[in-house]
Amino acid sequence: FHNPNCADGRHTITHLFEWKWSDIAQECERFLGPYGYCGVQVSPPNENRVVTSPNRPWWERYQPVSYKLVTRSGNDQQFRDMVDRCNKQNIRIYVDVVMNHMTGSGGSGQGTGGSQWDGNSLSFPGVPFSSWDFNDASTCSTSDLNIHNYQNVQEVRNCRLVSLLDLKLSKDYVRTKVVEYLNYLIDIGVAGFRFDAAKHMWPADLYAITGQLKSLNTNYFPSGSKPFIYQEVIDMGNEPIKMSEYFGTGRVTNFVYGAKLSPVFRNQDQAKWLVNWGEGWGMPFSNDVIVFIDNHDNQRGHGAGGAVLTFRDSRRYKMATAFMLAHPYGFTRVMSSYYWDVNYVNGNDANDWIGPPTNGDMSIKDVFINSDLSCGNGWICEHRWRQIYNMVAFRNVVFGTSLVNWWDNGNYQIAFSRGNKGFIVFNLESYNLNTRLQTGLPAGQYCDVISGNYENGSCTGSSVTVNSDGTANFFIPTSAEDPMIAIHIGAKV
Ligand code: ARE
Ligand code: CA
Repeated sequence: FHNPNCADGRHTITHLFEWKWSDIAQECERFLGPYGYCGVQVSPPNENRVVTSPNRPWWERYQPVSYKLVTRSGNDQQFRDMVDRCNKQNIRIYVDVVMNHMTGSGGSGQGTGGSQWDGNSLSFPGVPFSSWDFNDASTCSTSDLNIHNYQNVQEVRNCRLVSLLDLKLSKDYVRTKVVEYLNYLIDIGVAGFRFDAAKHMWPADLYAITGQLKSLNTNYFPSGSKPFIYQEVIDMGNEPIKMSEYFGTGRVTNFVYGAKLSPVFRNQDQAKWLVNWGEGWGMPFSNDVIVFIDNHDNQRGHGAGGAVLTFRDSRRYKMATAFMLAHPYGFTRVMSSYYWDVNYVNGNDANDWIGPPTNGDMSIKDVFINSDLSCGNGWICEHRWRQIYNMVAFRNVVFGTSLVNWWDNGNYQIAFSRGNKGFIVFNLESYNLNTRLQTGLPAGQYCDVISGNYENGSCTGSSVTVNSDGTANFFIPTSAEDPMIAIHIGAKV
């Protein structure tokens, strides 16, 4: 379950948060395939509660009503079309799976696919689940059945996360329904899963569930391939539940990564300490994690991970992302957001619920593509920023090489090579960088893929000359639009 199942030479996924299936299908064909991405994390595809107060928040999709594939992103047929078209472009689809719970308690209505649900009687006929299928006072010991104390493992796993009705995954019937859903997705051709709220599920239950998963669809994958699984476990080191409990069923989301890298690129922690970034900072083994700067929760103050960098602080965000993509540690995920107006009230964003850009009838807006490759209609599309997509390509080129030729100025200027294939240098100082550095690269002229693209054998941005001894002169003014330079052997003039 640790292998992402990427097509050859591809090593990064992007989370196209709240995108429609029809837009993702097009994005695979027009951008993700050609620009070297491995795949897409999609928002939960299964039927969810329709929340109208507030009006259609993004988080309604984390309140399942059934496992039918009908949401604001599209229906079953549109989902299948996306998976097929993306796989044909060598782009994989990873599904966000919400199986810890159903809707919040209380209320009733119809889901996005028309199924009835009742959060008072715990009835979800669209699956079907009934009150017997949920944890209750016999398994959860808090008086309101909600989680209050993250130091109590039993409570975290058997009680309700923010009042979400907690499924009894110890029960065979419940497991069977979840396994049916996952195998249904596998048969369609997905490459893997994000397990939402994995901290709130027992590792033994996940072990039993994943043990019943089929191999991937052989129309797209080698026979016997297992789905890639990455589990959402927020482990900042201060709770009894640890990431390591979940390595048996796949990788985990490493929230320490963005939390500790963000302050460095905010000049709050010297960049020179990144010399042993990764396991050296007490993080799990590279092959056990998926890494990212921000995610859909902590970019708006949900979840955890501290004050992470986001698209709103774009200059620093691009640098942190470039560092992530240049560094060998972890399997990398690039966040792709939509815009919303923040409104801080007592330190919290009162608009943290706002859903994706919508039309008048609250359907999700199409993603509009501008001539400069950027997006319109409220979609931020960080994955289409030049400094980011060129570093996705950098990672593909240098993959498998080790980090060598580390250099720092003792403070906020750093540089390193990836084998003899790539080199990157950052200037986070308030003064210019003007230095000769060992790049480890063969002599020649290279495009700086940060300031421009490599197109038809030449550079649209600046270029760097590597001498026969592997050294090159670097000049990065502190006022540079992006105070970093990256070169690699795939962009040699
Ligand atoms: C919404 C409303 C709630 C309401 C509930 C039920 O906001 O007020 O009670 O509905 O009606 C998302 C949103 C939630 C939303 C939920 C369902 O973030 O606000 O609730 O959808 O619509 C913990 C979990 C972690 C979880 C984060 C958010 O451990 O798994 O909280 N992250 C995932 C997803 C979220 C999603 C869910 C889980 C639920 O990524 O997008 O919620 O499916 C410490 C702990 C962390 C803990 C953190 C925050 O740091 O270490 O483990 O994270 O606090 O409590
Ligand atoms: Ca649970």
